[in-house]
Amino acid sequence: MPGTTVTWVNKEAMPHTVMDANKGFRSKTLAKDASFSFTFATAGEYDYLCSIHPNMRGKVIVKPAS
Ligand SMILES: [Cu+2]
Repeated sequence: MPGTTVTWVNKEAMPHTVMDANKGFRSKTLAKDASFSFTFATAGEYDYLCSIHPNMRGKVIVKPAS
């Protein structure tokens, strides 16, 4: 629901980033064990990718508060 914070942690040795496909948020380059957090204020579906490896993709779905 809105207001939820999501934290991504890079568990690999190679660096990755977290970048919203619609540019709402973007991490710096994350080394191994580095993390990035973002609080989603608005319900919706957020496609994201790694800007270094654009084939690495994911989606966060923020459901409306019921
Ligand atoms: Cu990557």
